[in-house]
Amino acid sequence: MQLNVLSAVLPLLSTALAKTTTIAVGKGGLIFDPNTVTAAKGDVLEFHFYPQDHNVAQSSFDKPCIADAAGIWSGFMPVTAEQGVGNETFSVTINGTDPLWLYCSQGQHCNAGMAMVVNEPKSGNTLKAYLDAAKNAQPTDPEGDYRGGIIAAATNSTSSSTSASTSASGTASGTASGTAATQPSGTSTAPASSTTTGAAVKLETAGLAVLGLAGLVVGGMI
Ligand SMILES: *[C@@H]1O[C@H](CO)[C@@H](O)[C@H](O)[C@H]1NC(C)=O
Ligand SMILES: *[C@@H]1O[C@H](CO)[C@@H](O)[C@H](O)[C@H]1NC(C)=O
Ligand SMILES: *[C@@H]1O[C@H](CO)[C@@H](O)[C@H](O)[C@H]1NC(C)=O
Ligand SMILES: [Cu+2]
Repeated sequence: MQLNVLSAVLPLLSTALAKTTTIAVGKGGLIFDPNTVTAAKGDVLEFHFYPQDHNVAQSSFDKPCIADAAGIWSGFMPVTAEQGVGNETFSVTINGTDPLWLYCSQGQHCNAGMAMVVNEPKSGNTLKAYLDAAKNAQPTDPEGDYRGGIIAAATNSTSSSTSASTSASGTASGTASGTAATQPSGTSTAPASSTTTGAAVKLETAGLAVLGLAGLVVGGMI
């Protein structure tokens, strides 16, 4: 009985703690905003596209602006000035903590600094080092259709929907019980501050509520 409750709660817990970071592509210049993001396994990057025609492609650190053959690729996302923002988003789930280097393959955008990193190293392979090397690169477009992410309809206004369900199911069993038992109430919200959307913050709040519930359940069992 109690085990059944626990197995019902833990997947919820994992879902609720996944963080969605909204990234503006080409809003107000040849930039990703933010251009450095910290994300954990299961977190989601949700790209929103602005005029006129940008994209998200993946390179290695060593070859800035050069497409990885099997890397993340949104495809080109043309948006008119009249539209203001694209009607489709591209969402990528993060699977680990290795740095992930992303750029826009359009024209000379990458040379101009249109690149970003997920989980930037503190020294050595920094975003600054990447951008410096990118200035003299010869950008390439990835081949083929979009891959490594999901294209979805953009929701209008600030209350964007979250895609927290994407990665939750598989990850709960192994680690969540330890997390629930040891995580004090205050700590899990800390990384959320500047990069998450309002919806994601709400999600984290929901996560805390579920965390408390899970704590009660776990506590009750011992
Ligand atoms: C959002 O709504 C505004 C006003 O209705 C509209 O002008 C704009 O094109 C819409 N944006 C998207 C992405 O649908
Ligand atoms: C994580 O794995 C999923 C499923 O294979 C894939 O679609 C996604 O692109 C991967 N994320 C990264 C950052 O490579
Ligand atoms: C976005 O707009 C394009 C061009 O008008 C259209 O083909 C596409 O179906 C739209 N996508 C969504 C999700 O509405
Ligand atoms: Cu671009």
